[in-house]
Amino acid sequence: MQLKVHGTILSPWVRRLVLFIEEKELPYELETVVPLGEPDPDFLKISPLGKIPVLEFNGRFLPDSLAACTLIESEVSDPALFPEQGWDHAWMLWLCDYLATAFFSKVEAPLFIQKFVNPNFQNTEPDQAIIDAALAYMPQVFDYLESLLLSGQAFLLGDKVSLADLTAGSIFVNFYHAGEQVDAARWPNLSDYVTRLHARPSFQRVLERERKTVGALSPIFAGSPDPVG
Ligand SMILES: N[C@@H](CCC(=O)N[C@@H](CS)C(=O)NCC(=O)O)C(=O)O
Repeated sequence: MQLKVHGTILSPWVRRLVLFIEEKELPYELETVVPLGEPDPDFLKISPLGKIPVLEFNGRFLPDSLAACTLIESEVSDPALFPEQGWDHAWMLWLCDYLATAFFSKVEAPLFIQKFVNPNFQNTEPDQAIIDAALAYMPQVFDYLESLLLSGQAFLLGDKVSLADLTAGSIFVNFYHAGEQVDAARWPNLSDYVTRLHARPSFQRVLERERKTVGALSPIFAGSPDPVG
């Protein structure tokens, strides 16, 4: 099985696909595509929406991370990152949708673009009104995630890591790149959960790759040695 991921690891959706592959311990390549400006017509042929990631799988192209993870899960079931069909499976899909709609779209992406992408790569000042709107929405998302973790479970679906956790943890990486933190006094279970996720070997390997890409531009790596390679 040949896997190539087209995109940049700084996208939460590329990262969750890469994390998924890392958790399965499968070999893969990463082909850098950064979707800034007008999309390349050749890229549109493999990703009609111009979005990343695209999974190249044995010479075919799948332009969506959930579809790509679903395919990989059906090819390599061990370790399982999707629950068996039924309530848990459906609940995981809901959680992935919630994280995309509420956490990514309304909170993390506006903060990441305004506070990380614009100043570092677009030479533009952050728009404070957009930042304020994202921060005003954030507590309801964190309250909801905290409520899901209240029973002391390690992961969103219980004691086993799933795609929902890789999705949440991936979005939190960008949230941290934007210089934000989870207030551990207000959301203690969520704060522990994110720390636990980011300590996983899959996240550590991906974060090391990111350190080499963005180095001290990110508060996550500020103070760490200059990137190499
Ligand atoms: N549902 C898609 C979302 C992918 C997505 O929104 N990617 C963003 C980067 S984080 C993108 O490519 N944006 C470029 C654009 O919309 O033109 C997936 O999970 O693969």
